[in-house]
Amino acid sequence: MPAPLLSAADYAQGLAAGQRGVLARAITLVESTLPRHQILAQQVLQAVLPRTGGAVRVGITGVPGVGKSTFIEALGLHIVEELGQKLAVLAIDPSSPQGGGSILGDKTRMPALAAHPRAFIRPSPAGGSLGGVARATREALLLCEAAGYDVIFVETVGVGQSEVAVHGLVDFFLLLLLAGAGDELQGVKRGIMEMADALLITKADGGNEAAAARAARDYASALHLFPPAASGRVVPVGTCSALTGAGLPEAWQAVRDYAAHTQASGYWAARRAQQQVQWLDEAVRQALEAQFYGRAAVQGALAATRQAVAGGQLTPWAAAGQLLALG
Ligand SMILES: Nc1nc2c(ncn2[C@@H]2O[C@H](COP(=O)(O)OP(=O)(O)O)[C@@H](O)[C@H]2O)c(=O)[nH]1
Ligand SMILES: [Mg+2]
Repeated sequence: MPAPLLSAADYAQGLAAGQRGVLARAITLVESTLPRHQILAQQVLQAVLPRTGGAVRVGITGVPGVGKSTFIEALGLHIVEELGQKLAVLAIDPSSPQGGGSILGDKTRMPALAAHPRAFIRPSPAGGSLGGVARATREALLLCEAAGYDVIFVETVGVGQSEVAVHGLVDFFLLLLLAGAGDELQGVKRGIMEMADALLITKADGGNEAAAARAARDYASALHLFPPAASGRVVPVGTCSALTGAGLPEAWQAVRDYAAHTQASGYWAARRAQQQVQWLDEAVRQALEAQFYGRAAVQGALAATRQAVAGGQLTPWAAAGQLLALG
């Protein structure tokens, strides 16, 4: 039995008090696709809006196996224990199966962080389109901020479009890479490299240190061929080991330096403002789509129209026009 719904004011109050149980329930609410849940979710988000925006939002991407979860556990412990800050970890994994997703398995890979009172780990919402998952993750991020989390990590599965979605959610986008694995093997497309605010070669330990340092130099010189980052910042390239802890404080310092410089230059706020507008566009697109496919007349005609398009009797554009004309 799911826990009963609270009133919008009670969610807001529980979040303001930093109650983890209320945060978890509020995230479940924003993930729900039921219209009455969505209405309540928007009331909660609106109520807590003034308390949001205070966290440093960091996206972490890289191919499966590069070491994202292990890195998050190690860097996360540095943040919660040594720096004394509150950390939330969210994930974008549109392919995740019903009932969990990879980060749930990751919870067992982040045992110390999962058990830490200043850390909050939440699996990706199960199933659903990338657009839907990204929206739920963005709203979860705002709820975590309302609950007083200082740092938010958003982990991607590192395949396909999810990096682009995460980039639209965060202040800082960190790309993790393996030494000597080859860009193609790692699915590192030029576009992903260009979005990165820092590159970090993982697993620089156990005799792999020199190869990692070499890879870092190679990537640094490859980055010179790219146009300068929109932030105006040089994209740092470093190495790290989640096992030994080497390079982790430096990696976090790079994020803090970036925050300090771009907050002073105005780029930080400009990037967030641009993201907000993108989310407006996305919300309109999703709402129009839901409205369109929700119409009884469209539902009635859809199968036959699809068949006519598949069979070549009707062009897709003519078919779309016909469906849109159905009131
Ligand atoms: N030697 C070494 N192994 C690591 C390091 N970080 C992760 N691994 C290993 O790499 C594998 C994949 O790590 P994981 O964090 O699950 O990668 P993810 O799929 O990107 O989340 C696991 O077997 C880890 O133990 C590291 O810093 N050094
Ligand atoms: Mg992982």
